Amino acid sequence: MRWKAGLGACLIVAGVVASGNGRRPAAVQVPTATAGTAVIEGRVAIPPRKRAPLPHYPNQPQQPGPPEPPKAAVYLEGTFPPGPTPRRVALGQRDLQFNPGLLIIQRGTPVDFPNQDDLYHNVFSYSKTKRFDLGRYRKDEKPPVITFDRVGIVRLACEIHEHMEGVILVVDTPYFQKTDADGAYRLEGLPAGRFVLKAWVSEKLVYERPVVLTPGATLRVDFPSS
Ligand SMILES: [Cu+2]
Repeated sequence: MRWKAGLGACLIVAGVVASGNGRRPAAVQVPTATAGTAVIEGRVAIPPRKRAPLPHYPNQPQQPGPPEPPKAAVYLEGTFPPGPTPRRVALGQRDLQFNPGLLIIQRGTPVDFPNQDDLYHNVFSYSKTKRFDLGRYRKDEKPPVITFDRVGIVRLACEIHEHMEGVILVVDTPYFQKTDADGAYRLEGLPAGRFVLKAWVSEKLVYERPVVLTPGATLRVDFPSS
């Protein structure tokens, strides 16, 4: 095992696992956390993604715009004291795309699915993490709010527009962030302790690395490690 010191913090660089096959990482001792001042920042390599050309839908007032560029989601796993109920967030449909196309939320978060287009959408998911079907609705209609109470991946689709793809990543931590299109991220206000930092790129590519956080220190963590 190799140790790399930086700004007073230590980062365990062994044990990086690109999972996707369901294997669990080696057990990491995780003490109960306290609210803190640690920071982790870095970059996740986001592979280019091939997408089918956007279709043209006849007899519609709008045609699809470009989807959100591929991004990753970074989150810190560990044992945290119970926090407040997560606030409601929105995942809209705009220009015939899910907006955003990737949403990361804490378990227990209620999500709105507002239709921001001037045509019908029909959002649904057959995912094991959450199965639902909002039916057809327009901009001026309010579909039910869905609360995601299980951790995992929720693949979103629209029954009317087959090109529409969305993902909700439900995590069991209050510390998470979606990267920008360049893969950059910065998690702030992190507690001190030993945790596992994960970077979700796709269902087939999830990086993880044990990290040790100390108060006021900033860790640099890139995936994959350079
Ligand atoms: Cu649609």
